[in-house]
Amino acid sequence: DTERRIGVATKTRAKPKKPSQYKVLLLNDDYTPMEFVVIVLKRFFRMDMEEATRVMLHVHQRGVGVCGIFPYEVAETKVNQVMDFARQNQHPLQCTLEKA
Ligand code: NFA
Repeated sequence: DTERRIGVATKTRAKPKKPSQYKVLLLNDDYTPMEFVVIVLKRFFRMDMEEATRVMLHVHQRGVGVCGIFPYEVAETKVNQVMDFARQNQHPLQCTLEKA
């Protein structure tokens, strides 16, 4: 009897998940000029001169630093923008993502 089979509910209501956040990281290297890194931080992360200089020096001294924390799609776009801009200017600057 297929008509009267009792169904079992398997799903409750959809749980809207909070979009997970990602850190955008900048990595140190020996060749990218400090001035260029400051320009990147001002242009793509809306930092003022003081903050951009502080973050650049942190990356220079510690090897890695956080530029900002964003939803995945925004973080991915920032990484691509920084990598494209560095490549266009022939600097080896590296930018990557990490789950926050
Ligand atoms: N280490 C680079 C230099 O001495 C500067 C730099 C800082 C590069 C932060 C990349 C990131 N010219």
